[in-house]
Amino acid sequence: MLRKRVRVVIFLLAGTLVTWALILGQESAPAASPGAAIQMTARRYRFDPAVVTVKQGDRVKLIITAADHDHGFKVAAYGIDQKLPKGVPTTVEFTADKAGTFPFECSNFCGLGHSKMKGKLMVEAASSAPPSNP
Ligand SMILES: [Cu+2]
Repeated sequence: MLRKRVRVVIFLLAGTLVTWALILGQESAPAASPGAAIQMTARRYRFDPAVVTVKQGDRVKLIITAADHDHGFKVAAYGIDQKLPKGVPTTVEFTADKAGTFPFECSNFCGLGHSKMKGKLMVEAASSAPPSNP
């Protein structure tokens, strides 16, 4: 009897904690707007689209499918280096907190044109005053 009641209380407490965690999590990232997922393909020797434009502060979600071979997706400026196994839609998620134009490239050797397999990530500076984060 008592044990059952304790279990219910623990269950309710856990629920409250999860709710708070969700609320706090949302409040800690006010600048990130959800932003739709961007579908990309990678094939010898290009990315499509080769230019990805987002807004500063966006939560960016790229879903990249390597069509013909294992490739990789590397954005050095953002510390991203994701393997793209052939045929598997692979999600790359990050917050575009730095404005500017950043090159991305294939990071998995895929043939003679590998070193030409590049693109650009363009992060447009937030037009309004950015939130005052120290
Ligand atoms: Cu490649």
